[in-house]
Amino acid sequence: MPASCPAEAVGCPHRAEQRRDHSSADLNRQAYSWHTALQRARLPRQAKDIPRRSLVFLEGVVKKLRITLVELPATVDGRLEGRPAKDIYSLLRLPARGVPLLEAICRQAGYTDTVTLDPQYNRVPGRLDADDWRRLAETDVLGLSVITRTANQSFELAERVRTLNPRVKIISGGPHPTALPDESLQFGDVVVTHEGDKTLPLVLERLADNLETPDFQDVQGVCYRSAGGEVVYNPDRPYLTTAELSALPFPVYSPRVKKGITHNVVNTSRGCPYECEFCSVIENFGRGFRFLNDDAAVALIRHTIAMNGKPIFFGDDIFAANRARTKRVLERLLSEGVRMPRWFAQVRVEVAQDGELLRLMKRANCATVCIGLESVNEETLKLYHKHSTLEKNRQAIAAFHEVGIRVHGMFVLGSDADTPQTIADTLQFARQARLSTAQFFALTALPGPPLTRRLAEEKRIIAWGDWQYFDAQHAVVCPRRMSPLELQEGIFRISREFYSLSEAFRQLLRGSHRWFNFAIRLQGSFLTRRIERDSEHFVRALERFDGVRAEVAAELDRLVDQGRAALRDFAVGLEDRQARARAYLQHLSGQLETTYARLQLELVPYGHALREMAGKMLEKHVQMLFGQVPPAAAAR
Ligand code: B12
Ligand code: SF4
Repeated sequence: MPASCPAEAVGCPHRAEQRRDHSSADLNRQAYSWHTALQRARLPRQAKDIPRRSLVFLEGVVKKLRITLVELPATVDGRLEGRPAKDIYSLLRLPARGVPLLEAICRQAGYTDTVTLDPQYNRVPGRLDADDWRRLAETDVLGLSVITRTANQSFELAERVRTLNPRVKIISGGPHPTALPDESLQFGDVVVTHEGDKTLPLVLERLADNLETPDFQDVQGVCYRSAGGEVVYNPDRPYLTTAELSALPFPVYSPRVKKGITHNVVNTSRGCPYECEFCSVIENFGRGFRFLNDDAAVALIRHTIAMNGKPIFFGDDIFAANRARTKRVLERLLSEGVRMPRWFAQVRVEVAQDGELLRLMKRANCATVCIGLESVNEETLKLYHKHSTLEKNRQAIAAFHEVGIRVHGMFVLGSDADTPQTIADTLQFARQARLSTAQFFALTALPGPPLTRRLAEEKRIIAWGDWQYFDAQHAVVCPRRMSPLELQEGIFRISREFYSLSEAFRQLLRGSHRWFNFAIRLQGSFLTRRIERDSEHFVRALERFDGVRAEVAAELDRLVDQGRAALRDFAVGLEDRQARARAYLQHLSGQLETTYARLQLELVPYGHALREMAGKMLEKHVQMLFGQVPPAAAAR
């Protein structure tokens, strides 16, 4: 309940005793209608265009939205109240990603009743508590920050809040809603695409104007439903410039979060000039590399250190994409006597060619760099557009080790060129290169990037919509040269071996950072087992999927052989071939239907994906046999 009626500043007509009985939601609703009436009565038609700040006498009214921001943690089954899912980062306790900054932006825009719920730091970690639900029941606006892995529980939360609080407006943002706005609009009212820093205050302004039927027509960077129920995709908003990024406020954290986290997260740049095929950064933040200017970066780092002095994880995609700037910032921190806590950053291997930068990073207390090494298979590095080689990767790791910085290596397994041998080679490489820690990701079709469009076209994505598995730890894509089950088991096997107890003790016998490497292997060993246990259900699904896939593949081979034999009998012109191809495809599809029925495909996990995959392969075979199959045939 707000302390006073929000409409008081403009002479709210409600009597004091009535006011005490109002829920804050009612008060806000009355405030809007009062404000709208005032606007209609006193302001020119273009009042909408007058900057809000100049409407000083209305300030107390228009800013009284009750805003609640949430980024949910990942759960094993993608349910709101499911068991917390684990990954290597579970060894750390980190704050939420984008919402602390959005909260600061809302507050700066005058929405002082903005709160971020961070269930990770509740008494039961990961669960919304009674206070959170009370807040959600009364909130005017719910802002959900969503990555793919947390999409399903975010949608569940949206539905539950809507039932509890039917007048709430639900805004979602983040990489997942940006890539699939239609899906998010099934559960919410507005999707803010790409960067939300400038768009969110504008959306709030429209909601403050009229919570029931806001007008988003001219707001760039949003998708919403029109009165007729159509999805409207407004044009994108240009990305923030370096100057605009530098002017953003510092993120806001509650005392509970500040105390609970083990590491602070600091972002000093956005966007990436590279183009790795699987990565969704470009879809979300674009290819233009933009960064906080030196003053702003130093101020943010100083502010963060002053907050709690804890180690810093730089969330920048490529911390040293602009080396000169990184050097300037680090040198300034050192020359100003800032006592940097231990810090971690994501870098590309190219950085290692600059010995001066490496030494500077070490002097500034850099403990670990996270490097997307991606693969030990040269062909895969090319397929991913990584612009690196195995040798370059090796040299980079050695260069970091030489100055005393640990390396966390990240690999993405399951490309079209990878085989089970690649998985084994990856473990060998990680051991030989003496990586302190490593992540062995499964190639994942995150919504958005070019890779996903290609795999979708090739019908090779198998768990679309089961978003909890899109965490890069589960094989949700059918690799070309091994089965998804082989990929999944291979990844689990090498993670288990890399983080084994024997490996932990071996670390004690060699090299630098031996106690750290020992301890992390030990923790990793428990963690990998837990992740495997949590994935049992998915692995069983893959086993069943793989078994049936083999049967469907055998049936396909048989049908294609039949086709080949039939083709020998044809001595016909192209026209006729196409007609025959169409007829033949239909015939084979019919036979496949019988196979599907026999195998009871509708009961097989991801049977629908299997069906699409087989259909696609059949088309390809028939194309090869008969030449170009016209679209009519392909469409069936
Ligand atoms: C740092 C980082 C991490 C850190 C997170 C640290 C932390 N807690 O802050 C760590 C290393 C732990 C991590 C882990 C993972 N990450 Co990560 N991570 C990033 C990275 C590099 C930066 C994120 C960030 O802080 N951005 C800055 C903030 C301000 O941006 P933002 O959250 O996107 O918010 C902006 C907009 O999206 C929008 N917005 C966001 N939410 C909302 C909500 C509302 C209401 C509105 C209006 C707007 C809005 O406005 C914000 C301001 O402009 C991004 C890549 C990137 N550049 O985004 C990947 C990224 C987010 N991660 C990704 C992935 C896949 C993962 C993992 C699943 C796998 C992994 N890498 O291990 C895990 C999952 C962890 C989990 N939560 O379960 C993907 C997500 C893609 C997707 N579609 O899901 C990304 C995009 C990278 C990629 N390669 O594609 N990650
Ligand atoms: S993986 Fe890293 S280098 Fe590649 S596009 Fe994504 S952010 Fe850029």
